[in-house]
Amino acid sequence: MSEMSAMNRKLKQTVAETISKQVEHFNKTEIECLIREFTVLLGEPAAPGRAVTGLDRAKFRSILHNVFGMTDDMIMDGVFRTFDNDNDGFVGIKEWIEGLSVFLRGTLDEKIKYCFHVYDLNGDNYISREEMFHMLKNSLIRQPTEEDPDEGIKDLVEITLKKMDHDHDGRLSFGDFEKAVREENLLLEAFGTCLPDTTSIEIFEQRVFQEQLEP
Ligand SMILES: [Ca+2]
Ligand SMILES: [Ca+2]
Repeated sequence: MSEMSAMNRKLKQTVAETISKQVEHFNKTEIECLIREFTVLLGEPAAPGRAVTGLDRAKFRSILHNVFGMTDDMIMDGVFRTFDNDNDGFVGIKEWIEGLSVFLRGTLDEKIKYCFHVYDLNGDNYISREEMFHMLKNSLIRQPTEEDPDEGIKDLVEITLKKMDHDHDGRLSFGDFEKAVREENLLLEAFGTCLPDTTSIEIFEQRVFQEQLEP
């Protein structure tokens, strides 16, 4: 048992060492803590001896909801898709840490890339009118008295396009999005909250990074 945990510890240190050379914003100790948190979140494998690849969509979404207070299904799916860099349906250990480095501590540049990816629902490198419509409709609280709420959202899409679509082709390229957000930082999360607020970041980091003090 103790031999086993010594081996796990060694393995964890090796993995942390490797990842810390490739990922921004976390030091090696923090990465070890994030690996431990990942292992806890992963839980026991369904069949003994069978390796678990990573966090599946349901598990990952419940973390976004319970730890970071997210509620929007479409956005949470987008965040999952963005973390799942190799698109295998699981957030693996490296994807977890890479994703969190932007999610928790990203620079504006990194966050622009991240948010654009979340909002590009079909992954064709453009945010289309339809995608904007779906996300805005999903994130806005509907007024029950309003006769045709879709009309209001369509107007909002047109206003947003006018503001952000610099090359006037009726959709947002990464260049459009980047330029607009640089001019007006509030547009970063224009189509729905996909980054955690500072309070939940603090709580998460305190909990996860303080565990290292325990024996
Ligand atoms: Ca993956
Ligand atoms: Ca798209």
